[in-house]
Amino acid sequence: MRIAVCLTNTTKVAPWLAGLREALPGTLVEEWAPGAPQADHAIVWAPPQRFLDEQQSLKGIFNIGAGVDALLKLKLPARARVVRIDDGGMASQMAEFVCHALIRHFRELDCYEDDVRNGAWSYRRPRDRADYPVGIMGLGVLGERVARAVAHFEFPVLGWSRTPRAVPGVRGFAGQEQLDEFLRATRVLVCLLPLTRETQDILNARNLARLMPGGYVINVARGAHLVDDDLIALLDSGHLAGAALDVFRTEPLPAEHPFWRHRKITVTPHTSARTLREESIVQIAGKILAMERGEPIAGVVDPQRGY
Ligand code: NDP
Ligand code: OXD
Repeated sequence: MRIAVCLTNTTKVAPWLAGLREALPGTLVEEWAPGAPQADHAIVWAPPQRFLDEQQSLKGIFNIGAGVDALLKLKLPARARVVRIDDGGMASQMAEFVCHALIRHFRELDCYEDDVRNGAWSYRRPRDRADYPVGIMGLGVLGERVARAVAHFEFPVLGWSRTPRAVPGVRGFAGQEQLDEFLRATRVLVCLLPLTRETQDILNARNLARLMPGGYVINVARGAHLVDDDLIALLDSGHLAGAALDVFRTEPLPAEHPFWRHRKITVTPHTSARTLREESIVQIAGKILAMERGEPIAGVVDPQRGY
């Protein structure tokens, strides 16, 4: 069996090659270069179209992240199945990140930080969790884990998915027909949707205006879910209290982008949940072997659905 590794951007390739070789003894694991022989499976991050055009024999294309929006924009080899990482250590990181953003806002820790910086010893009236229902868009691998973590802190938790999902402690909503009801009952909105035709621009003026007054937006999914100007207008009008943004339409976020300097926006550099190499290698190697044995595997993407 031959495995082609094609990781672009900043991902370091050598440790992936070493880890995969160790996890799949007897398998040829090579970094792809143009003109390389046909491989059976590929491990990819942001591969060039040329790689996919050349590698027409691929059975499995294993994306080293959870989101496959960029990959699905490319023309894929006809018989290849696209497989995403399921959790791979990202779900608990995402739960930490969202709970941190939520609690920082709820406990007004950002305001205390400002006061302390100015030498002020201040107190604020404690808030009631019941007034801060947290609505999670996307109740998949990451959304469900985040919902459980938020529920642990005794916030009311709501979840919105494409099909109905029963998660203990979470008030579930599904489909377009229940979106408005979900938004109206939400004060802190967490976006953990995949980026698809249906979900692009979903954090727009119409939908964000439906959040409870003083709403707070945590976008940890993809930048193209959010209409940047609509968010800024609703923050400036006072309808929204703030936003924690980890993902952006253009990454790195351009220096001139207003998000950097908006006092109600906290920016982080797409770091809410990082792919953990060792865990991902074990997961991918296990799935490759299962696929070769003809067994079903988790995380196979439906290209029509887009996730
Ligand atoms: P999953 O595919 O496991 O879950 C997706 C969830 O979104 C499902 O509950 C699904 O509904 C729901 N959904 C999809 N389309 C719609 C729709 N049109 N309307 C309502 N609900 C919808 O994804 P993950 O939880 O693993 O990851 C989510 C996203 O998080 C990734 O696609 C990626 O873009 C992003 N991400 C960001 C990271 C970061 O560092 N910032 C790190 C990792 C991922 P249903 O349950 O009915 O299928
Ligand atoms: C992912 C990501 O999709 O890192 O895994 O954003």
